[in-house]
Order: sequence, then C-alpha cells, then structure tokens
Amino acid sequence: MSKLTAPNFDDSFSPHRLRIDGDRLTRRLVELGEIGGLEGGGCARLALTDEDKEGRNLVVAWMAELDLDIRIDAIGNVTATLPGREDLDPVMMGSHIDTVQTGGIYDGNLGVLTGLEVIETVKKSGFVPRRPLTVAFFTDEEGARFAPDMLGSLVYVGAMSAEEAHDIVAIDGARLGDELERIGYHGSTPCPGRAPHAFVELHIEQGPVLEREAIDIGVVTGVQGISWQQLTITGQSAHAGTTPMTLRRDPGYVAAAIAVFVRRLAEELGEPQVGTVGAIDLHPNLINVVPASATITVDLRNTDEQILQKAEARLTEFCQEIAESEGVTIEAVSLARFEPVEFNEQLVDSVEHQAKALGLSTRRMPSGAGHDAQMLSRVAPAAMVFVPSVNGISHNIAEFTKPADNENGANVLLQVVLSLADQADTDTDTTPPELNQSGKESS
Ligand code: HGY
Ligand code: MN
Ligand code: MN
Repeated sequence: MSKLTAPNFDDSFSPHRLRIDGDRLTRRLVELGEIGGLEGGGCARLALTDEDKEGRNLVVAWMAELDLDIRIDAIGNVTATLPGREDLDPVMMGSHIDTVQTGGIYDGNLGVLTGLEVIETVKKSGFVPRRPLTVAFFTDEEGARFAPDMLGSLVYVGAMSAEEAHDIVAIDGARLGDELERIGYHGSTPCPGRAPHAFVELHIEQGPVLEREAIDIGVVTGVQGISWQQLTITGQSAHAGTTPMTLRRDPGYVAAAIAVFVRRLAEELGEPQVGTVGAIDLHPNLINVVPASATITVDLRNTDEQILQKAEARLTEFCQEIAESEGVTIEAVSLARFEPVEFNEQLVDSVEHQAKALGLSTRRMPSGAGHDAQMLSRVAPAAMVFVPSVNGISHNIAEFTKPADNENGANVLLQVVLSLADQADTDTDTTPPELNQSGKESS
C-alpha cells in the first residue's frame, strides 16, 4: 500500500498503523445498550419509539462531541461526516440502532459505533484522509414495527420516496410520518441521499458459522433474498364445545398447518432455504372459542432467487388448497421482497486482504440476515465485515460478541476505509495495490 501521507505528517507516518480504542468502543456499546435495556440483558428499541429516540439522541451527542457535520434526512436517517482533504464522495460506514423487541446490544449498534470509533481514531491521530469519512445510522432497519425491513436505507438510495414511507402503518397502528415528527427526527436533508464512494458495514454474524469454525472475520460475499408475507385467514368463530369438527372453519388450525408446511418446505428444499412463521395472532384468542380469524407472518429466504420464487409459489399453492378444504379465506399481503445481492468483488477482496494483513483468519460467506449494505449496494460499491456471535444467537437478549472480536472487526473496518479514503475519483478499482489483478494475494 502506498504510504498515505498528509500535510501534517512526516514520511515515517502511515495511518495503516492506527488502531481503534477497544475499551472506548465497549463502553459505548454498553451505554447505548442500557437504553431500552431489558431484564437479563439485551434491549428493546423498536423503530421510532421513545427508546429509539433516546438511543438516537445519545449517538448524535457522541457525533457532535467529535464536531462532525451531522445531517438528518426526511426519513430520519442520520449521517455524520469528518471532512477530508478533498471534497470527494465520502467513504461511508454504518448500520442501524433500532432493535427487535427482544434484541441484543450488538445487532446494528456495533456497525454504527465502530464507524464512529474509526472516525474518532482517525480524527484524534491528526491524519486527514483524502476523502471525507461518514458514519450513518439508518431508520427502521429491523422492519419489526414498520415493514419492510431496511426501510431507511431503501429510502436513502431512492428505491422508495420518503412520502410513501411516511404513510406506512406500524403493527401497533401508528403512522410512520407521525412517529418521526413525534420523536423529532423528521429531518430537512432531502432523500435520496448522496451516494458514497463506497459503503462498508461491520455486523455480528448472527449465526453459528464463525464460532463453530473458530474464524475471526467473516468476509461477506452478499445477502440472501428475503420474502415477507402477512396472511389473514378468515373462518367462522364457533363454540369450542358444541361445534362438531366436521362443521368447523377454523383459522387457528389453518395457521398451524401453514406453520408446519413452511417448516417441511424448508427441509425439502434444503439449505440455505429457511422459513419462519414468526407471528401468529388469533381473534378473539380465547380458550373456548374457535377463532374467527388468524393473522400470521411468513419469512422465506434463500441465496438463490429462482428457488425463493419456487418456495413462494409452493406456499401459495398450499394456501389455496387448505383454504378450499377448510372453508376459510386467506388474504396474502407482501410486507417485504428483496432479491439476493452480491457485494462488490474488489471490496470483498479488500476486506479479506486487510483482515489477513492484520493476522486474522477469514472465511467468505453470504449473510442470512438482511442489512443496510444490501440497499447501499444499489448506488455504490458495498461490502460487509462479520464478527462471531457466541452460540450463534441473535434477535435474543443473550446475543453476545467478545470485545476482542469487536475490536478485530473494527480494525479491519478501519484499514478498509483508509484504503478507500485514499482513492481519487479515477480509482474505481478498490483492490489494494498489493493484490494482483486477479484480486488474490501477490505471491
Ligand atoms: O430481518 C432481518 O434479516 C434483519 O434483522 N432486518
Ligand atoms: Mn442488523
Ligand atoms: Mn436484526
């Protein structure tokens, strides 16, 4: 790597010797995790709730302490930028700080706080990179309260208008635009946002692979496709004691049958196909009443778009058959549908190269979870860095990643970002010079 010099350094300095402050990172993860903190650990900061507002305010305060250029856009995405030597498109890092209801303190938060840590490390070193460095947190990545997921970054890249997003209604009935106003994060910066030179997101793996194989860094090659549907099953409520089984039109039974079908379908299609019925809501949900209706969600994912479409078609076919045989109606509404994404090959090579240069073990892998990087990849080269999840657990208060692993991931992020930040506009090739054109290690 050419020695990165800047006006205020002599030739002996190379920012590639910089390392992040792991203790400062851990302190911030814990402090942010206390907002919406749950009994037994973890936190609940559903998008645009009071807890999300409090978490946002804390991170914005940390950004302001570094005197960064902070912008809030029309969907509540927040970017904070450290100026570079030249006013070029920034190198962007980031993720999300909203969580699911039984969330951990690392999902999303790690990507935002390591981005902040990278910027603080660079700023405090006195080195000024060629390009600006930006850290962002995007609104409603989880999609648990307002579907779809990755909503803020979807609007940031222009795939949905802020106005359309403002009219989305939450599972609790609130309108997104009203909640954005209520928590004071309906910003004036227009959407879509400025496309960065490149986007790099650090995230916990949220699965068992890195820990099982004792690998330090996941070099993420892409994100699998996601299909979210809400099915409303309508039958006839009836007395649980007096209604013969042959006369029932029972949405509760049909909901359960669909959940079993989704499991069997995933097993039949084999890995990486996954299928989840995560929410089942019966009405009136009483012990002695055959339900009038059932509302369930179905989450199907696969790295292969064709197989994902096949899974969706099989589910539709099953619903048609069981609606017919059980005398119910089933209405399906799509809540999210994103095709699989492949990240920028040169950027993926750079993540792998920088991790190895730090003496860390690596393995390439797709992401099972959705991430903001998959949206940013529509407008800029994007890639992700994974760090291990203890017991592969996430979306669970027991979610944990060791401080040393967080620090490793943050230092890989720092090195990748410093390489990107030194590139002129003509440099579309993000491969580090040491890598020969095949993108592999030079011998
Ligand atoms: O659902 C997901 O994959 C992400 O956590 N939003
Ligand atoms: Mn996440
Ligand atoms: Mn998540």
